Amino acid sequence: MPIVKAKPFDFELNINHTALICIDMQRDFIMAGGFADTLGNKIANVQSCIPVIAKLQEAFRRNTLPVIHTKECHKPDLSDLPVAKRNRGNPSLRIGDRGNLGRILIDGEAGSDFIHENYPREDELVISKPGKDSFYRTELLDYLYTRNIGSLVFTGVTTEVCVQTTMRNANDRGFDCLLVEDGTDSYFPEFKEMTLRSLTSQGGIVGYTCKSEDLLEMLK
Ligand code: TIU
Repeated sequence: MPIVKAKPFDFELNINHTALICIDMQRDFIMAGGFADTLGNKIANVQSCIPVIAKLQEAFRRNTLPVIHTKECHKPDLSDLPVAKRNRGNPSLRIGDRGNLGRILIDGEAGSDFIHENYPREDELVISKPGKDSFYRTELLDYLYTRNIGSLVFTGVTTEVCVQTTMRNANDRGFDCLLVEDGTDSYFPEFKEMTLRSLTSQGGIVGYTCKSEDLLEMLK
């Protein structure tokens, strides 16, 4: 089995049972004028993972391995949006309001769609999720079980919110989890750093992290 240089230990890449998961590479989280930007988040800090994710997507596709995309969004009638989530922080613009890129974080609106650099191919699974956890009220677990996938390679934004939440939940469901260090970003670099450290602490309590170049080496 190919071995990827990783922390806290090298990672055995069970290549035919591995999927890439790209978390929430959506305009509202990444682009100028999107929801995150209007809330005052530093979107400049979440740009560097974009070309890394594009390279990983290309490598997984070349090896005919699954690429999964998630997007955090809600139904137009807001029936899956908890009142607490809508109101938290008392923002000037809330989920469901009309922003620069259509209604904020509503499925089907321009802002909730993916950035073009990391856009899903037509045959790839797209998970629309109402929470931070990609397993919560989604078809993800069924998809992974049906395809006998046991390992997940994590990328996306933001490291300490949807990426970490999903990785912890995947770990509890028995998946081997590898987070690509340069394939994930946060508005807060110090949170990213601490998240990488905490996930791999205590002998890989949640999983592994690696550099994209060390993974790409194994995906020729
Ligand atoms: N995708 C994701 O992480 N959703 C967030 O709301 N992240 C923030 O960091 N706000």
